[in-house]
Amino acid sequence: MIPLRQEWPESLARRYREAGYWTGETFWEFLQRSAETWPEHTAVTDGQRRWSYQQLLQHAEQASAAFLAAGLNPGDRVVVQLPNVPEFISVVFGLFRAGMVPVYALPAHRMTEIAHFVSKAEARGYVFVGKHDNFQYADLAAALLADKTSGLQVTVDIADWAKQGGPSASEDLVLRKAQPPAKVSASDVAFMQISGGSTGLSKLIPRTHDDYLYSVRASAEICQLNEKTVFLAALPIAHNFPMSSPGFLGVLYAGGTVVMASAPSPDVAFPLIEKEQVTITALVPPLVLLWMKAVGLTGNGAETGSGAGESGRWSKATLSSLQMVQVGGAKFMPESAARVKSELGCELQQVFGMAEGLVNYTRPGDPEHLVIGTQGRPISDADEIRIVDEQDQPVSEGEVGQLLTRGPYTIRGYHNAEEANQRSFTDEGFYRTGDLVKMTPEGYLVVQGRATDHINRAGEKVSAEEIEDHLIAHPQVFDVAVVSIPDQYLGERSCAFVVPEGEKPRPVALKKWMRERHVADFKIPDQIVFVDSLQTTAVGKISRKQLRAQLRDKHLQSLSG
Ligand code: OOB
Repeated sequence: MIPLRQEWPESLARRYREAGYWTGETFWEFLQRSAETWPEHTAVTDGQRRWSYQQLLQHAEQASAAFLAAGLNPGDRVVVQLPNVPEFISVVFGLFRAGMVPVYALPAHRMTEIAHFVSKAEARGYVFVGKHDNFQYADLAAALLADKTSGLQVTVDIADWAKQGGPSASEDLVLRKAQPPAKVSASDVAFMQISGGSTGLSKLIPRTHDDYLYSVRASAEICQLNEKTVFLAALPIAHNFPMSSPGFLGVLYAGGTVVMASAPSPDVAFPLIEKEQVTITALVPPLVLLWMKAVGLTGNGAETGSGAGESGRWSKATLSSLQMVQVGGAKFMPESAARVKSELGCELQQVFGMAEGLVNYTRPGDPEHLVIGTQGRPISDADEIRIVDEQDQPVSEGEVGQLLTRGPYTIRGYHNAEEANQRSFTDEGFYRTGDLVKMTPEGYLVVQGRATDHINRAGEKVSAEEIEDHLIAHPQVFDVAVVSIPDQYLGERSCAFVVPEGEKPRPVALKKWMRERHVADFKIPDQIVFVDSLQTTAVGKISRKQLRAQLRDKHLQSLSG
């Protein structure tokens, strides 16, 4: 297969190279360097198994051999759907070594989404773990393979590796292991991530070795990671935030240790924090609230020492190794942000990023008003920020407008998505983030809302249109509009306004309908409201966007009234 490219104009590419942002290093070389520098250090653990950097490198080499032996070829796209396990890292670096291109799916994705990623990416492979969290990924893999139109040819179940004591059991693998790493260029696309999607189905975000590794190195430096860093991967690891902001990749760059948590709940995360003496983690706002609640239950220091009390409550002492909690993915309200330091006993860092590129951080040591009241400033001096009105004209200083950005690690286009690219990028190559922001005099961004219609449900983005498309297919749905409603726990929840066709369906039946269409659980509407018509005013034809806004306002008014 021909390598995928992202096209920066040559003048910008030259500037990024000359400034030392793009170094020409590939992912495989990146891991090799860390393994040479810290061979004996623990690179990754799940609290039970522990791999040193040297061992991680070996596991990745074996994985690479296993993929070749399974019939995958350099250049192939491979959808990777794994939970937070050490093998996630050996799998993706194994793919990088073999010159294959991972396409990162979340564990919550189901057949509909995975089939879409396979088709969009023209993927030949799918890597999964047999069963996890009560879901049989093996069934999904079998169904994908059975569909001859999907183009998928190879599935790899890493649960089989565990049974054989690793993927290197056969002689064939041992032979292939001796193969040198595939020749790839740092300007090639290394992997693809999934966009949250503001319209319709998710788009694929191609990232190059050069651009992504720049963001990883710079993030590790901003967050002051070093060999002593112990990072808890609590959010799904395929997400850009725990992957690279600075995430597990930043930790591997700095020689620290990644601790894989199977879930972010206090019951799972807190014992791991205490056992592994975790120093930093990345969370979405609802989780921080949950963690604060969990330690708050016992009162300050009421329960000293460690572990869960009889009642399953926690004390702040359990988290005493934690130096920094990063919060991002959705707006963290200043009132909550102000409580973090005293309630969790660690510093707060706000992170406002996107899988398409741009990431903003508040910096360690920043004055409190910036840490609490802003979402940080860009990683790089080369990140270009424009805040514009509806006509793409710059707003006055300090005013709210739409955020456009371009820079050394922000994509120039989605994969194979001509139409979306027309909409999402300006002629000058700026990405239209869809976020409404303002800039403080210090140059920090404050997120004020967004211009696009998606629901940011506890950090998971779902397009209103995508949910509507599933619901409208139901025989008892005449029309539907999906909107986001502020939610105390999730930040936002999805609410579907449904105009029934004939007999009103039961809400549970509509939710079941969604489930049977094999989509991620987080896309199932949280709330369903039946209405006679979607039009709330008598004015003529209006856009879906206006319609959703009117429905949301009317609904919120009825709640408060
Ligand atoms: C992160 O990435 P995505 O691709 O899941 O979502 C990006 C969108 C942003 O455009 C914005 O709408 C929202 O998520 N967002 C925030 C935010 N961080 C992200 N909105 C308000 N405040 C924040 N702090 O979510 C992501 C990627 C890398 C690092 C952190 C988050």
